[in-house]
Order: sequence, then C-alpha cells, then structure tokens
Amino acid sequence: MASLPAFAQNPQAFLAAVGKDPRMIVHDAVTGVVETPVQLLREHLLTPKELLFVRNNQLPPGSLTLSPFPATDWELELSGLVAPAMTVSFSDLAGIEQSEVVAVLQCAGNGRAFYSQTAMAKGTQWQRGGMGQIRWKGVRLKQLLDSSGLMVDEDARFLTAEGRDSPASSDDDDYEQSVPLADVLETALLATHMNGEPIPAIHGGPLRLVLPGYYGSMNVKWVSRLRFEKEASRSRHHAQRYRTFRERIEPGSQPEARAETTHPTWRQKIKSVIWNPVNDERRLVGPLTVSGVSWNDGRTEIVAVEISLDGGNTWQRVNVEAPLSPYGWHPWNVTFWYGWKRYLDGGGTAMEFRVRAFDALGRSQPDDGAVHWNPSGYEWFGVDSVKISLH
Ligand SMILES: Nc1nc2c(c(=O)[nH]1)N[C@H]1C(S)=C(S)[C@@H](COP(=O)(O)O)O[C@H]1N2
Ligand SMILES: [Mo]
Repeated sequence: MASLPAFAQNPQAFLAAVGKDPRMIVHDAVTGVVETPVQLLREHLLTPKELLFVRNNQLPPGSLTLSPFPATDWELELSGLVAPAMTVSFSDLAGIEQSEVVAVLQCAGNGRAFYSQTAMAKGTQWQRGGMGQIRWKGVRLKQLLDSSGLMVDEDARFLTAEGRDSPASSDDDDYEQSVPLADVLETALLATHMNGEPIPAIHGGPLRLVLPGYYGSMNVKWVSRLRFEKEASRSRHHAQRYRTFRERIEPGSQPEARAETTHPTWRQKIKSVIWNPVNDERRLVGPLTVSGVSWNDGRTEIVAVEISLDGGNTWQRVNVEAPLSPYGWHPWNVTFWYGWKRYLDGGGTAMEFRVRAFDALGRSQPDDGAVHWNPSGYEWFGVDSVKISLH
C-alpha cells in the first residue's frame, strides 16, 4: 500500500484518531478492524459507538471516524429487475415513514479464534467481541418501494447491495453482498441512525443496509446501490468469501469454495456468549453469578439457556430475560449460592462453565463447535466455555 497514515503504526494512536475507546483490541490499524473486550461489552445492552467493533475490508476516504459522514449529496440507486429504476436522495428518505429495529450486529468471523484451537482458520482471530447490539432507525426497504410505487419483477431472487467504498487494490473486486430477496423484503432497513444518532462514518453512515438476523458481513455500509437480480453477486467477496461448507469438512483441509458446496454467511446461527465471569478471571470463593447473552436469527424464540458445571454431563436452566427485539440479545444469568465447590477441578481451584441455548425450532449449539470447522473460520456457534480460578 502507498503511504500509510502515521497512526496506522500505533494501535493506541489509531483508536484515538478514530474516536474509539482506548481499551479496544486493534486487529488491523490500516483499514480498521477493532474488537470489543468482553468486560466492556457486558456493561451496556445497546453497544455505544465508542465500544462497537469495526470490520472494514476497504473504506471510503475520510470515513475512519465516529463523526457522521456528510450526507448532503448521498444518493441511493435502485436498479435491475425493478420498475422504474430510480435514484433516491438522502433527504427523500427523511420524508418516508421511519422504523426502528434492535438487532445483534455480529461479524461472521466472530469466534474464529476458537476454531484455531483445532486447526488454524485464516483471518482476524476474533474471540467474543466481534459483535454488539444496536438500535437502528431508518426506512424499511418495503416502505420505500411501496411509497415510491416501485414494482419488483418476480424473477428477482436476490438483493445485492453495493457500498461506496472501493477496493484497496485495482485488481480486487468491490465489496458487495447478495441476500435472498423474499427473505429480507419485510425486514431490510435502510438505516440512517444508530442508537439515536446519525450513523458514524466508520459504521457505514450516512446510509447502511441493515438486515436483522443476518451476519454483519451482509449489512453493507455506505450503501449506494441496491440491485434486484435473478442471480447473486459474482464479486469475490460474495462468491468466494463469506461462505461456509454445506457438508462437514476435515479441520485443516482447504477445499475449494464452489457455489454448489457452500452457503453464504446469511442468517446467524443460534449462539451464546458468557460475559461474566470472563476467561481466566480470578474469583473469591462465595456466591457466584454467571451471566451472558444468547441469540439466534430472530425467526423463532429462544426457549431455554442451560449451563453445565461438570464439562457437559449435566445441565441446568438459567433465567432468561426478555430481549429488546426478536433479533436481539437474550440476557441470562444464574447465581450459585452453594454446592458448586464440588465442581472444582480435581480438588483444585479451576472451574469451567459451559453454556448453550435452544430455540423453538429445536436448534442448539454443538458441544464441540469445531465440527463445523471451515478454512475461513466463519459462523462459530459452539457451546461457550469459560474457565476461571477461585481463591
Ligand atoms: N461497504 C462495506 N460494508 C461492509 C463491510 C465492508 O468492508 N464494506 N464489512 C462488512 C463486515 S465483514 C462486517 S462484520 C460489518 C462490520 O460492521 P461495523 O464495522 O459497523 O461493526 O460490516 C460489513 N459491511
Ligand atoms: Mo465480518
């Protein structure tokens, strides 16, 4: 790359320049890839902008900041199998009925580091903090189509979103993603606000496609064009990256990602994260509260969250609180007042908590998440495990 900004050499300076909390974990200070430490994530039910993870493949000039992106001349083009093709200005959107949705924004690579305990999975080694919960506001795609009198041809099977960012090198494909149109038509939001403020530039302002229930990768930032098409995008980012294998594959193997053998990282898998205590934390012997969150793709309820203190032999239910939205975190907690000391590792001081969730479709999390190992380490949703020591 030509000339890097000075702060790219220095994670601390990078965070200061962008406006993020100085305690964030910097994975890449050039394009901006930053993870939230779990201790900070658990402090808020709506993740503040200073603490929200960042994942950029590439980015538009001037967008490495928490300040809003200038919206004055922003336009969104609607093209393909839609009639009439149309361009909407940012100010047009303000005149259309507004909607809000709370949703988990999670990178498809969140948890990749846990696959790497079995065999290295290529990419940023995210642990638990490649996610946050956000309240988005904007115009529903359906509302925009209806209020503008647009007709989508029934041959249109995919919605492809293009961002205004461009590839880091001229021989790379642009970042764009396709999702099944019928599945998102009612829920897709053209978001202008994040937690009550204009979307910060680094998070895709002034306009971002928000797809509740879908992995972060599909939530295209700086969205400038929506294409309604028969086929999905051929961009490398959609056709070769952000895909998992339909069949189980051998950890460490590198099969080619072909359309017939893989699936895009679309709807989020059911998942749980223990955020209190955190791994390797030392705790005093005494009453012990364990808490965290579970969520799924929002299509059906989470019906139970269970914890095991004995390596998965026996499980008990924890208290699950109502989520802010079906697409949101379901906070849970359990307090052990007595009796748990017998689970101390061989009379020692180490203790492990394992947590899994179930939804009304009977979906749950594998005991060993590595059964879904894939070369790029996407969609980790194994039973979460945290070990602490007591003294
Ligand atoms: N235009 C554009 N949109 C994008 C990306 C990108 O590189 N360019 N990255 C995607 C990925 S992989 C993720 S995980 C989320 C991250 O959103 P955030 O940076 O606001 O946390 O944005 C998605 N949308
Ligand atoms: Mo991502």
